[in-house]
Amino acid sequence: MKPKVLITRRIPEPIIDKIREVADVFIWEKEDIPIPRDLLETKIVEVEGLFCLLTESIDAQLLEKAKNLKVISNMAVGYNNIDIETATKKGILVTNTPDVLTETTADLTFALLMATARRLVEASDFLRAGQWQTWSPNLLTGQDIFGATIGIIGMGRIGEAVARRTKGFNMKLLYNNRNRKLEVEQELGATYVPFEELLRESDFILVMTPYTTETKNLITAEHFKLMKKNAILINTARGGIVNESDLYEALVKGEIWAAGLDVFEQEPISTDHPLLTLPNVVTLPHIGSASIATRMKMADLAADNLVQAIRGEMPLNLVNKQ
Ligand code: 8YV
Repeated sequence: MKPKVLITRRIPEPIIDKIREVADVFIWEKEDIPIPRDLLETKIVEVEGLFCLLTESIDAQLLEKAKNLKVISNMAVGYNNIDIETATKKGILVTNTPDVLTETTADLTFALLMATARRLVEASDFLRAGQWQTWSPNLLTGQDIFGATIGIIGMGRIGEAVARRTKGFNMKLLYNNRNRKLEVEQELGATYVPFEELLRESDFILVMTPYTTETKNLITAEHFKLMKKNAILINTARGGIVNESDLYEALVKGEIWAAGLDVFEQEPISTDHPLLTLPNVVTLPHIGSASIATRMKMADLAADNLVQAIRGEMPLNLVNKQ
């Protein structure tokens, strides 16, 4: 008898076939509806492998029921949806999908930066609403990108890929990270600065750090007060790193100029969320890695990690090596 695997969302058939070679697969077929929690709780009891997304909370309560589980393969680079400590204690391998989404997410980050600085969404809405009467000197004026100072918080793989893009825009590059990255300083001319100095000096502040207990609420009211009045905050990492109500206040008071957000404390964000009332906020539905090719690579890599673990091999992208 083959081991059982649960896949929590529809993924391309050839990728499911890869998993079928080593396991009997149960798949939650809906593409746009997450697997109901009660079904997840029922299925987790019997499976040895779980292929999941960020939408599933793999918490201690669920892991308690996972008597046969050997591997959790998350189709994402982030894994803040999984209780790693409990999984590790129970000897469950956890894997993620790094590298394959780095450039795509950096592209989206830069696109969001540009859209926010040059008010692209507002401008498009303005035109479609028939409000374009004439060319006017102050119509939809934004902030310059070329030559501006950019501060990257979190110089990991994606942070570095964004940093490389700033070179084409002749930007002054500051960064803050747990440890200094000398190769990034040498190759890209990045300057390591303390956190508060980055907030004070940057025209663009990019949140690119993983979401952990240390980075939860990293940016709050006191930090917005340090930023320039023309500063633009971009977050394509995780919503919980920035305090959303403090961000709202800072935008309303004019402490910062605008924000571009791909991620939120609560996803999907509710349509009556106060941030959605502000014209100087560009919001996206967590699409950092959403290119056709990259999503295929992520699913494929997540399947490879799962299959390796089921076969008793060491998966390529093991997160909890301890
Ligand atoms: C994914 C992400 O789009 O990989 C991550 O950590 O946030 C995004 O790439 C999404 O979360 C897929 O589950």
